Amino acid sequence: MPKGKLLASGKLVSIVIPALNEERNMGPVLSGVKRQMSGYNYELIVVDGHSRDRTADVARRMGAKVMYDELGKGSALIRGLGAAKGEILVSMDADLSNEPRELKLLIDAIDIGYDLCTGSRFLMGGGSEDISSLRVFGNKFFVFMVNSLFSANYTDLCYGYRSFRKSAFAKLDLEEVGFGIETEINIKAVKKGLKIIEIPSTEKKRAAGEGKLTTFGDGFVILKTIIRNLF
Ligand SMILES: Nc1nc2c(ncn2[C@@H]2O[C@H](COP(=O)(O)OP(=O)(O)O)[C@@H](O)[C@H]2O)c(=O)[nH]1
Ligand SMILES: [Mg+2]
Repeated sequence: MPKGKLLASGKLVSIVIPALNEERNMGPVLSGVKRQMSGYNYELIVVDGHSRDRTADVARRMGAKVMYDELGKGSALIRGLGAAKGEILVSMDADLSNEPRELKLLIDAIDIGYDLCTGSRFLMGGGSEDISSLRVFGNKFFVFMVNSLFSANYTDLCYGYRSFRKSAFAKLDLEEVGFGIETEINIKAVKKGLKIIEIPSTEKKRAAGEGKLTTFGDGFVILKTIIRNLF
């Protein structure tokens, strides 16, 4: 039970989790989330990319609504966030990298008036146990590009732990199917004039299984996302 007054009490919060072959992580992720969300009005949505394991069964058994998506992390998020009923939407990973204790801050940020609150591993107080030096370099390069091209002030770009006001999310008109989705959200949020805040976030090492992002393949996807959004 989170300490202190729950600012968002009463409002429905939707937590949307894209998941591909996360059977071993799904139980601990959802129990951590449920522990932190006690006292809130919330729904859990897991968007399963047709996992080969029992990801969907575990999610259902833990009380989540399960949806399916065949394309990628981006399309899974678009589908799940689009179907969510909450006034406040949260996206989070299924690999135990995101700390459920940070949910309260993500929710409060929307409740006090922001449209998009995005976790940053590179703000003071944040960090990552799960990112290689090469990816830190690539991320910094893309942050610099996005900030210069779109007059933005981000410190992180390719990170999926965030919250949205539902009405603001609807304006974004997202289309990235894969790992370009976080970049697309950051760019379109600026272009649409959303009220944005970053908060420090600590990314933990993925628990079980392998990450699906590939440094060069998805680096290229992110670059294409930036270029596509210039026009
Ligand atoms: N539905 C769905 N989820 C995916 C897909 N690819 C990755 N994910 C999920 O997206 C989240 C982030 O993916 P991950 O592989 O950990 O990426 P990384 O942390 O950037 O290396 C995890 O919850 C994955 O299970 C996909 O193709 N479909
Ligand atoms: Mg991960």
